Amino acid sequence: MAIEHTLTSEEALAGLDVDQLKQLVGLVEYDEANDPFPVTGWDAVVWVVGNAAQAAHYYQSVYGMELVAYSGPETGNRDHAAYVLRSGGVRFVLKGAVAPDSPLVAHHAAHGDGVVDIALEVPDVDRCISHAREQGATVLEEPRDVTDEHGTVRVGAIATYGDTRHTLVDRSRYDGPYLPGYVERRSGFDRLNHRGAAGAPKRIFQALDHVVGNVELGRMDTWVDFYHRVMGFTNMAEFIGDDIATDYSALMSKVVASGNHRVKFPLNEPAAGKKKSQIDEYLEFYGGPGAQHLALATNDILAAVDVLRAEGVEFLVTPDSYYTDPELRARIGEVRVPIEELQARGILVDRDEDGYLLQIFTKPIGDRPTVFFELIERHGSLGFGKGNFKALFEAIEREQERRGNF
Ligand code: TYF
Ligand code: FE
Repeated sequence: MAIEHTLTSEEALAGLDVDQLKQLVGLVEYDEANDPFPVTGWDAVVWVVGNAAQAAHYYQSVYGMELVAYSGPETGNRDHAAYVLRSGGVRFVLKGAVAPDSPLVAHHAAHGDGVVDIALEVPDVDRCISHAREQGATVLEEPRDVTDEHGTVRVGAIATYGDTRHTLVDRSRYDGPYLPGYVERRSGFDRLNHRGAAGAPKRIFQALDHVVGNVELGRMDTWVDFYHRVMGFTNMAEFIGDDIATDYSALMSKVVASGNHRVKFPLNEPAAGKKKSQIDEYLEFYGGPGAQHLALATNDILAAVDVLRAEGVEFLVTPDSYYTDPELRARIGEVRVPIEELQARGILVDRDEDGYLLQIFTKPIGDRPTVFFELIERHGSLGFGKGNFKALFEAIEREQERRGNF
């Protein structure tokens, strides 16, 4: 039995419809009734950063996100400041310690800027938590109601890899800007006006496509199994096995997805290659497992790259040989723009039986060589750019060498 897809509250607010989302991130029909852990979609990506005030400015001025809510000393939260930003259906929450004894201080000391919570919107928090508990998951927060004048949100949380968690959120009875404890807050400057002359697109990205987790050597299958058993996720076809790993990627990877494919989690572990694995570099500098990259879905990757580059965002470099390789040209065929347009921007292209995708990767976004972003524009392909792994991993290794980690 096929079911109708439901939008998350953030997506509904952004005015996205299901057809747009299908195009942006690729969805499948499935039977929610048989799902032990139904997930509507992403709720928020929660970051701990060293300076939330400045990070919030960065994501507004550079990535074109919109400030919508705030919590901090002025609202009675003496522990930390938190800024809620959105772009299309994507919500980021940036938290930085205010109190010297805030628990966020230790998190930041251990990991640097990073993702602490990949929160998911679910129709039934209690059902998810009780299923997770039966399957042996660590329940970090029992289901509870949090209430203010905007209504009630039900939340609970389970642990995943490293110090990362999944908070499960039912906001069907809530119409506030984010959660109780937050107040509505808008940008203090006019970003669109500031960039109007460059013809900036209104939104650089519209949806979150996938979030990748890096886990320790030998633990990839443990975490794949965790997402199967605890969260009812299923395997997607794409994987990087031993064969690719030893040739150049130095990582193994499998992808799990929620029943409707709204939430996709590739999971990487290091593998022995010619050089030090990029996953080992991450684990060393993050201080353990964590979220490695977030893929932001856009309907115009060319405009997105132009704006971001103009704002100073650095991308991994793709050599010209990638675009002149006759084998690649033959495999790729026709895409929506001449290949030269992609080449001028370093955008990668991959094709499979369902269609093609365009993608590009930033360099790590903070001081540590850990978290980075991917921009992805899908045209039918449900993959992750397997055909680009060689070019991509060579580019990552060039950067690793510049950092002295090889
Ligand atoms: O999410 C993915 O699987 C692709 C490919 O370190 C990838 O974006 C895999 C590992 C990695 C960078 C990109
Ligand atoms: Fe990716």
